[in-house]
Amino acid sequence: MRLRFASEDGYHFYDVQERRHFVLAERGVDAGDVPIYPSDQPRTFKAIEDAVAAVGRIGALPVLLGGDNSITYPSVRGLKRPDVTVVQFDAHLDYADEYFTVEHSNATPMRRLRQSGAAARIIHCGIRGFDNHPDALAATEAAGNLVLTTQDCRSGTAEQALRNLDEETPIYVCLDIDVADPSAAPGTGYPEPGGLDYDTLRRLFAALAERAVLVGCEIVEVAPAYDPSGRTPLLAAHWLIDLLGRLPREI
Ligand SMILES: [Mn+2]
Repeated sequence: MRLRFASEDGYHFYDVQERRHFVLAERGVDAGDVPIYPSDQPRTFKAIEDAVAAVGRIGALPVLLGGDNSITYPSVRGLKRPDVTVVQFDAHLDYADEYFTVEHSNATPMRRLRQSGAAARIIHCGIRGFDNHPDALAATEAAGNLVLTTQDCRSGTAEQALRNLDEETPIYVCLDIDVADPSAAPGTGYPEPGGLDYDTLRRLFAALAERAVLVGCEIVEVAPAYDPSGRTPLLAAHWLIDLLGRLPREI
């Protein structure tokens, strides 16, 4: 995701606006790619789950880059933290019961996580557009999950909700790059007009940092091939640095 652009110049993610360093690059290790087995989703999911579990076993924080949003199901399972709250930044709920008869697609992971008991709660943040089915909305609200729309993120309602989390709530952050406005992140599969900008998410991360403890995170749905300008992975990398630099971690 071109994170190296910022780690080779000696600045170590120094934020001039806040006058502090965010992430010290030398503390991160690239664990390499998880193998993908074409047409064999169960085997691929097992590989993702095992990889996340292996990172947890050595006491490190799993950070996953890329893949479509279907990876959230095996990655959160790999945490082995049924008490975890998944904070999802996304234009879409991803709470469909099935998607064109498919049980595990990028439209279903949040539902599978709750149904299987692999996550305690979902906070959907940045939801908008015409691609969210009313049945999925009703199902997630009935399950006790929280839906915060793009308007809620702009008005301050979402910030307040995140500040009201219980003290030390363990969270896994799933950041689908389509939460951003397509003008800032055109390189994604399901762009939705009317999305959020860089600073709005930074404020939401700051609100989260007051109560939550990060146990893992991922950025998904970045498709650089759709964006020759490169601004989509650039935005993803900046949000990742911000997230890792702000949130307290358990490990
Ligand atoms: Mn999405």
